[in-house]
This record gives sequence, structure tokens and C-alpha cells, in this order.
Amino acid sequence: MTKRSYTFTHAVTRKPGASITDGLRAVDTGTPDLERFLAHHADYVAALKSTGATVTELDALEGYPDSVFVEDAALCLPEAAIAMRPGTPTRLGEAAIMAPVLAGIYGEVLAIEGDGFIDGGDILTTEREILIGTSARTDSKGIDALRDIVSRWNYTVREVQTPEGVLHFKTDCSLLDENTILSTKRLAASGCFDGYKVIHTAHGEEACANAIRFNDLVLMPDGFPKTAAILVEAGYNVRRIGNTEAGKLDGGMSCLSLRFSPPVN
Ligand code: CIR
Repeated sequence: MTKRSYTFTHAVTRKPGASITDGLRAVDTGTPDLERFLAHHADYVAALKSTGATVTELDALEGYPDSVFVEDAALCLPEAAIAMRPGTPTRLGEAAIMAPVLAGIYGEVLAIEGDGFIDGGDILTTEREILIGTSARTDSKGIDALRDIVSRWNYTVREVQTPEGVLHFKTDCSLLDENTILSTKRLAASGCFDGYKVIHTAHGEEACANAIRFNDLVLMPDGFPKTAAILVEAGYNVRRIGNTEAGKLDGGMSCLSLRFSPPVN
């Protein structure tokens, strides 16, 4: 089995801007502090780079308060980059802004057509399939539009359900390796990971389910010691990154980057 679902040569990130104070959030737990967010973001980018990846660091985009969460604007596969159709009005325009960035790396970029919606945060690409959770941001039409695009490369797209009240599918899960998923118990209980090995987040630490496997590292938010210990014990090379400010906007490790290996020409 290949390891292309978690080994990457490239990433794209975008710096948070002053407008993060207007970022979307389900519950107001305080205003994000830009200086602290920038420091955490720099740690995050440094961790990605430490694995040898090339990281394209985009400038802040003040007109889009949530644009630091670049993951939602696109899906990057080894074969192509695809601009998404983010399912909330203040973020829809982010896809068209990300498209030329990815076209510059891939040579071209495809796009979700039609009137469906799909956020990158609802898409978990594993070694054997693409799992997509319907959510308040992603609907079946958006999923079907993506399926139409990726079927040419023989990907299997499986529609699943993001738990009620959870922002994105990947808010509650992450890929750890070709066969292992980190998941909250509430999501895994749906059976959507049957056939995979599942490691549950520790009780009370559900908020760290959004981690990323990036080459030899697992990046996870700082402040979740029990789950970190479980992952270390399981043999993963865990890097903890401060996430208090992104967390105030319901963002985590996956949201902050697009991760991919474009075709080598
Ligand atoms: C939003 O509500 O869109 C942002 N405040 C958070 C986006 C997090 N993105 C992600 O989970 N992929």
C-alpha cells in the first residue's frame, strides 16, 4: 500500500490577519489575539517545513476573516487540485482566490461546478477512499460534484454524516496512517470507520481530534495530554502546536494548511 494520503512534498498556508476578530465561530469563547495566533501559526509552518516539505506561505487576506483556514477552499490530490464551493456566504469567495495559487503549482486547477456546496474540512482522504461528511457546510450535491470529478482517477467517494452540531467531518477525526484514524467516540460510533483501526480521543479531549499526519509527524493541538500520550505510546512522532486562537474560531490543525504532492513534470 502507498502512503500518499499522508506523505507530502508541499503545503500551502495563509497568515491570519487582523480581521480574524470577525472570524466565524459557533460559540463565542473570546476574541482571538492576532499576535498569539501569528506565533502559533509560525510554529505550525515550521513544523511542516521541518519534514522537508516546500511550504507556500500566503499573505493575510483581510477581506476574508476565516481565510487562514485554507483547507476549506480546495482539495489537493496527487492528480489534481480542485477548488471547492465553501458552504457559508462569507467564505465562498475564498475558493476563487486559492485557485490561481494552486494552478501555479499544479499547472491547472479544476473546480466544483453547480449549486452544491462542499468544504475541504469535510473531506478525509485515506489510502483507499475519500470520505466526505455532510454538514452545515457540505451537501450531497457538492459531494456528487466532487465524485464526478475524481471518478476519472478511480477514487471511491463515500458520503457519511458529520455529527449534529459539529462544524466539519474532520473536526472529529484525522488520518494517522494508511489504516488508522484518530476519532472522537461520537463519530466512530456511527460506524463510518468500520474496517479501519480507530484510536479514540481521550475522554474530555474531543477537541483534539482534528490533528494531521504530515510525513513523519503528527501535529496536534497543545493542551490534550492524555490523547498525546496515547499517540506517543502507539508509536507516532507527536508535535504539539498552540491552537488557542484558531480554536476560538473552531479551527484546528487540518484547517490551517493544504497538503499535497503535485505531479512531477
Ligand atoms: C469557519 O467557521 O469556517 C471557520 N471559523 C473555521 C474553519 C475550520 N476549518 C476546518 O475545520 N477545515
